[in-house]
Amino acid sequence: MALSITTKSTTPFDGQKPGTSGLRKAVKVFQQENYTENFVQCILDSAQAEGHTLVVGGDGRFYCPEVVDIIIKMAAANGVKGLIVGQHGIFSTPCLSGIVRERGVCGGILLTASHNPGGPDADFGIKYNCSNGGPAPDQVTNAMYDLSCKITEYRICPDIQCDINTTGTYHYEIEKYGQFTVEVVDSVDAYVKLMKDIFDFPAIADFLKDFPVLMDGLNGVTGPYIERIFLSEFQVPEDNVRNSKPLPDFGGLHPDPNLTYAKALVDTVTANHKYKLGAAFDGDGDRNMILGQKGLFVTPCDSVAIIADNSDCIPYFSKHGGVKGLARSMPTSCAIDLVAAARKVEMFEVPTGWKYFGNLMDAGRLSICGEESFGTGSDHIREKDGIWAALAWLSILAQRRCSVEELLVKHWSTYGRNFFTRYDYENCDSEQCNQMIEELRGQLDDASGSLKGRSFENGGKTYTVAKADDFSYIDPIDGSVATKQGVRLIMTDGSRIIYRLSGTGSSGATVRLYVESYEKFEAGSEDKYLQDCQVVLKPLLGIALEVAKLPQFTGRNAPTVIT
Ligand code: G16
Repeated sequence: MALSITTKSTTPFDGQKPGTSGLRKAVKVFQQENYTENFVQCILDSAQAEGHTLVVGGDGRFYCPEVVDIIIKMAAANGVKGLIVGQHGIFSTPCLSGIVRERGVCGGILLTASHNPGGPDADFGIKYNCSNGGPAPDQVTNAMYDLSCKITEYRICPDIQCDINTTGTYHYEIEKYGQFTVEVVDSVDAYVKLMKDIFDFPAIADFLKDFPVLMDGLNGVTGPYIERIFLSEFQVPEDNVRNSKPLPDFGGLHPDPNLTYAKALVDTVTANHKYKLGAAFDGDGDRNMILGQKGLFVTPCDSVAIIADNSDCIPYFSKHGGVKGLARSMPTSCAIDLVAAARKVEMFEVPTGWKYFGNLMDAGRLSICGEESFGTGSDHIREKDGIWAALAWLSILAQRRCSVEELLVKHWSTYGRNFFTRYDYENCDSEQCNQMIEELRGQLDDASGSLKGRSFENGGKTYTVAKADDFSYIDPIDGSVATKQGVRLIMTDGSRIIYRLSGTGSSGATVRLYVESYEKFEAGSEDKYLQDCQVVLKPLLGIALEVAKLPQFTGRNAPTVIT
C-alpha cells in the first residue's frame, strides 16, 4: 500500500539566512519544533527537486541521523524521485561534491557546521549544493531565505522507515508520486576511486616507506577516508593516523585544523622529529593544515601557491591539458598571483566563499584555487578538499625528493615571501562590530575623510595607504555582483590590511583581520624567509588595530585565534 503524505502547518522562523556556507546555528535552534522541517522544505522548493535525485549526508556530528531521517521523509513527500544517502548518514563535503558530479544528479544536501564544535550544546548546519557539486550561489540561497520568511506549510511522509546503517537500495511506494528510492552507499569507496584517478598512489606509497607522516582526523568525518587511503592503500604504520573515529561531538575537540585548535598535532610533530609531514582536517573534511618536520607551519596561502607551482607532479593536471587558471579569495595572500604571472595563466580574486570559484571552474578557466581559511582544491570537484591537499603535497615531495622546509625555502627564493597572518576575534558584540566596519567604510576612497594618502608609523616602519575600498566582485561568467566583501587598505608597497566579519559563526560576530606584507631577500639571505610572521608583521598589525580602533570596538586586547 502506498505511504501517505501529511501536510503540516507552520510559521516562519527569523534568521534562516544561509551565511558564507549554508545555515549554521546551535543544535538547540535546529531542534525547535518545525525549524529543520521549514528549512528543508525551502531547500526542496528552491532546488525544484521534484522528479529528481539528491545526495544526502553529513559529517556525522550530533543530530545528523535525525535530520537525515527528516530529509528522507520530506523528500518522498515532495515528489523527489530518489536519494543517495551515505551509510550511517555520513559523507565528507568533498565526497558529496564528487558523488553529485559523478551521478549527474540535481544536487545534494550536506549536514555540517564544518569546523564548528559538535554535540548537543554545540553547532549544526544544513547546506545545499547544486548539480555542479558546488555550494549554492547567492541567488539560490537568497531564494531559500525568501521562502523561509513566508512558509506556511511543509509536506512529510511520516511512515517511511529506512535503515541508513546498511548499504543497499530501498524502494517505497508514495501516494500521488509512486516509486521513491533510497540508495545507501559506502561513501569511502567512491572517494578513494576519485583520488586514485588524480594521484599516482603506488608512487606515494613507495615514498612513504621512509617518509613518516601523521594524519589527524580530529575525530571528524575524514577518519574512515584516511584510514582507507593511508593504512590500507599506502600501508603506513598505524601510528601515522590518529583521531580517525568520527564522533558526534568530535571527542570534545574543536575540529578546526589551525595552530590553535589543532595544537595537539603541532605539539606532537614538534616534539617527535620522526614525522616529516603532519596534516589535520576539519569536521567535514574540506579544510586542511599542513606542517613540516618539527612543526613547521605552512600557511594555506603558501600551500596553494606551491601546489600550483608544482602541479606537474600531479597526474590529473597533465591528463586534463595542464593548469588553465588560478584563483584565491580576496583576503588570501597574493603568493599564488606570482605563480600565475610566471606561468602566464589567468588569475582570479573572488570574495570569501568557495561558491565563488564554481562558475570559473565550470567555464574551464580555473584549475587550482585556495583560501587563507585552510581551504585548498582543484576542479576535480566543486568544494575544497582536505585530503586532496595532503595528497598533493605528498605527490610533490615524492617527485622533488625534498623536505617540506626545502620546498618552502626554494619557493620563496624564487618568488619572494608573502608574510601573512589572520587574527580572529570570536563571539563579539554584533552591533559594535558592525559599527566598526561602518566607521571604516566612512574613510574609504569614495567617502569623505579618506584614508588614502595617509601614512602610519609603527615599530620603526612607515606605511602609506595607496587605496582604501570595500571589495566588490563581478562574476566574469554570469555577471552577478557581490558587494561589501571586506574593507581593504592597500599600501604603496603592496602590503595589505583587510577587515571582514565572518559569515560562518553561529552566534555574535567574529571579526577577521588579515595582514600581509611581501619581502624578497637577496641570494645568500634565504634564512630570513624562515622568520616568524608575527615578528615581521608586528608593525603592520599595530597599525591595523589602531586604524579600526579594534580593541575599543571589540573590548578585546588579544584575538581568540591567530593563524
Ligand atoms: C566556509 C567557506 C569558505 C570560507 C570560510 C570562512 O568554509 O566554504 O569558502 O572561506 O567558510 O568564511 P568566513 O570568513 O565568512 O567565516 P567552511 O570550511 O566553514 O565550510
